[in-house]
Amino acid sequence: MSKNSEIAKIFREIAFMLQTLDEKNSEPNTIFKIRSYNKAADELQNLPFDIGDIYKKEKIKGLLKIPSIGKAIAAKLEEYITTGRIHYYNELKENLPIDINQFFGLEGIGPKTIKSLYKNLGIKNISDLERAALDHKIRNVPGFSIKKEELILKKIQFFRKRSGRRLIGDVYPLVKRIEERLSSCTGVKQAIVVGSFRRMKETIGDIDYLVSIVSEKDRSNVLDYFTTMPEVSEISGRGSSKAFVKLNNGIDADLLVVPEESFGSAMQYFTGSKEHGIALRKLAISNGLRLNEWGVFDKENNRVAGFTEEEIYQVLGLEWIPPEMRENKGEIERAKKNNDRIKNYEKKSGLPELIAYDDLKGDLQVHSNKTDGTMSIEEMALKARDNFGLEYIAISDHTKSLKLTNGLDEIQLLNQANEIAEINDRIKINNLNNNNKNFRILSSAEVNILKDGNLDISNNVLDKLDIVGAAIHSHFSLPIEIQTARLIETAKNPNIDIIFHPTGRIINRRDGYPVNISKLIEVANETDTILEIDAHYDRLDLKDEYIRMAVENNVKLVIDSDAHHPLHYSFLVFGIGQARRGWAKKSDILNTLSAKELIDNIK
Ligand code: DGT
Ligand code: CA
Ligand code: CA
Ligand code: ZN
Repeated sequence: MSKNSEIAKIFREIAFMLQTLDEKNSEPNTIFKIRSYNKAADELQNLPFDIGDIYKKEKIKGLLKIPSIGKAIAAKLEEYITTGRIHYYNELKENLPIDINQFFGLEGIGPKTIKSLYKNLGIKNISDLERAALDHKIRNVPGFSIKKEELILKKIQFFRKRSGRRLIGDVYPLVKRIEERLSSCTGVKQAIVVGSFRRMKETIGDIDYLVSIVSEKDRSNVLDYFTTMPEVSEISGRGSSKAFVKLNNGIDADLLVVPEESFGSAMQYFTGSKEHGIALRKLAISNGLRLNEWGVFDKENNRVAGFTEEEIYQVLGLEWIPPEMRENKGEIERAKKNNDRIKNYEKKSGLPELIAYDDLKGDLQVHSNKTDGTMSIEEMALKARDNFGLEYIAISDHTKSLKLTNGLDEIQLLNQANEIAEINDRIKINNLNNNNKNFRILSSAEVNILKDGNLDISNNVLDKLDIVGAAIHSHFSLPIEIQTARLIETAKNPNIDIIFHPTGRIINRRDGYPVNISKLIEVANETDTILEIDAHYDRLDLKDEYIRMAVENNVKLVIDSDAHHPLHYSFLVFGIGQARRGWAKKSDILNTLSAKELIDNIK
């Protein structure tokens, strides 16, 4: 684990313990502390640089520059960086008879539940909890029920299933950095990261690098170079063309070195997925060819392809298939050239032209420091324009019923819309470098959907905003019919343009609330409601198969970063990857339009 993640985890545990220890859950000072630790943990996890480096350069002053880090937290950071421990954390732990490390991360089973189960049944860890649930003891504790007991068992199973896979966003910068470094290593002709990372999967099991070399004598140099990188903590194995290492953050990385004439075929093979590869080999055989990682060969064992991926697909009679589609879910059939059956459907012939990584013009879920964001509207806007080349953002702050985020009420929303108009004028005038002259901030909100499906902001106010999203943030355990009804009610509201993060899942942590997704898609289509792909890499909600369903049913989508800090705009790449895995075209994603076209295209 990187230092940032180590400290983030400790901070989350501190927040959790404070909640568990706080008898009435009401001490305002404690509530504030809990929030600060959680916010600091979020920030640390998303920081693109190592906290230890910041401290080395600028000491405590450097730490204080990080958003959400105040004096008290900065002191804890300093303590950890210099001594490797946080006294306060150990003290809290000693005061708690429960094994908090274990419970922590069991999403949905909060401090209150744990406290009550400890008091009533002496439950101290997950094994105790599982045993008590299996023995049907929990249902009889005041405040619990059979349903709650079953839910607890389900959460435990989910927790146990959770493997060592990493979220793509947690490894992305590291993976790219090593890829670039390999490309510039002496003797390397081409270097690329393959495997699930190249397919932009939500989670990554291990990292696979592939390299081709200029000449055979470079082979061992390149392997040496890889195994001695500063990120390597352990060499797990090494052969004449392969090396396996463990990186400092605990994830495994492989390197395979191949000659140039096999680079394309090895790339194809090791990009996967396994299922796609197997189907492709079968196709090769039916064409009288043999495909493996070394190339494509004919009956006389002559190499007919291997240098590039394009030629591999070409000799098999296929269009080149983007890595994000390679799951053997119909892409090979669609990629067949001269496919008469498909040619007849004019539009369906060939592969869809997927949205490209540089197609987005705007970002429609952005938070400011008016609620739980960390920067002013103007700062969020200028960074989007100048550092990320966007043409517009929508400020979609939370609304009043989400108290923990200081959600805005009707008057505050209208004031914010006026303020946005002023900021738009001001940044236009001050734009001396003529960056993106038409840059525009849109007024918006992330309206909270209440338990009964009503919204917490009145329609006459929503009507005055440029574009509006709505989302569910509470009552996750209501049954599927009710959750679906809440979303349908929202979609039918003419003032709601977008449903944000439609299923509410958090990858590796919680499943999300149950939704009848085909029903939602049907209603979204009828009501011209847009569904969001939340690009934050722990959500990526909608998941790929739902995106594909939406696309097939002509439902429009948007890809948003859910930024709470300008650095978070860099998450958009994960949303685009997700959209591509769901076969979405540029025309399916409405924030590929200009701001004006977008506004003209919403309900
Ligand atoms: P991961 O690491 O679990 O996130 O997923 P991948 O897809 O990166 O899988 P990995 O690292 O085990 O292997 C990389 C690629 O190598 C995989 O996508 C396809 C190919 N591959 C691995 N094992 C086999 C196999 O037994 N048969 C075939 N056809 N291909 C394989
Ligand atoms: Ca892999
Ligand atoms: Ca591998
Ligand atoms: Zn939200």
